Amino acid sequence: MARNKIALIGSGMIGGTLAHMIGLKELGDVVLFDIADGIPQGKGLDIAESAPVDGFDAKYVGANSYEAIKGADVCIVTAGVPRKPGMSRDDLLGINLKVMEQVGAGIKKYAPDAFVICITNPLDAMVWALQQFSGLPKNKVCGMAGVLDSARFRHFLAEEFDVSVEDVTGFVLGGHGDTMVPLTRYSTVAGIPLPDLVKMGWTTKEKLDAIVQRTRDGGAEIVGLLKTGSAYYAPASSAIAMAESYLKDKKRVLPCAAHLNGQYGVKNMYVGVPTVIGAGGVERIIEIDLNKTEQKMFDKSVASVAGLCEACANIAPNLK
Ligand code: A3D
Repeated sequence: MARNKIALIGSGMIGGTLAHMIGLKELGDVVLFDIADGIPQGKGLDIAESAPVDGFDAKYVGANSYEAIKGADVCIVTAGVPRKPGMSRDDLLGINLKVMEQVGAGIKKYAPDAFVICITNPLDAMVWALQQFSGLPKNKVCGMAGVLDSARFRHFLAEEFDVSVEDVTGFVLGGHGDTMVPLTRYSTVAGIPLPDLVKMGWTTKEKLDAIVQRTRDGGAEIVGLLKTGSAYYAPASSAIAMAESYLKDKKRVLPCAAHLNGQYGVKNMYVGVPTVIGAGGVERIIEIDLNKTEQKMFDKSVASVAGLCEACANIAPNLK
């Protein structure tokens, strides 16, 4: 059986990290694509030269032409610009929307059967636009944010409780922005919901609230420290988990920005919800009951995504 072909559209900080991880995990051959000449070629060669040391087999191709992504099984999109300190994700909209138009056309022409994972910000609006620009089925185009947001939540919780990250689950809904909704009652340590852990004296409500807020601000915290760009290790790991679940038909239950058509009362928008990812792409959207407070937070998050989609449609009127 031939190896999978994974196309990385954008070979910057996340793209390069993805390329390295794909090799280390032997998920397939890699095409690094970028508009910058030399960067995808250089990163590809550098990683290929690490393969004899680490003992993996994968072909690396660096390219500046979309033809190179022909027949890709998975496309992971990071093309565009990241945030700098003081910028919100939404400030990137105008520039990155134009990039999505080019990327969508490239995927439509050369990789129409791929599973597409978008990472470019502002995430929920960019994946919504990318699906339309590419014309791919809605269940084959999704956005990575929920795995990262819940990983941040899990990391902070594991630190607070001094337990293994493996035993902490975290549940984050909504758009990838300041309005995201970390759900404490669906987040657990070895199955014990967080509100029970407060009752058991493991932590306090105040500490939990602070962790929720730190999760919401998780991206900005890294931008503030790096000063030159945004997070890339954890975003890359998160997208790899999604790609692996698709390629191996693992049917993992992962939160991602998925196209909603009535679920959670939302129509024709991409918003972060729990999904099942398998060989069929986003195979199922899991609808959970929300209490009044959670629903209110979710609605606020959806409204903020809707505003961004509207801003996109004002720039590119063919989007609807
Ligand atoms: P960076 O290292 O700047 O890489 C972006 C790459 O895109 C650069 O190499 C550019 O040359 C390339 N590029 C720009 N325009 C085009 C184009 N038209 N076609 C092809 N390539 C192009 O950024 P990064 O890798 O750190 O981040 C990439 C994106 O991911 C940014 O939009 C970030 O905001 C976003 N991001 C999202 C998350 C989420 O959780 C959703 C997390 C972190 C970063």
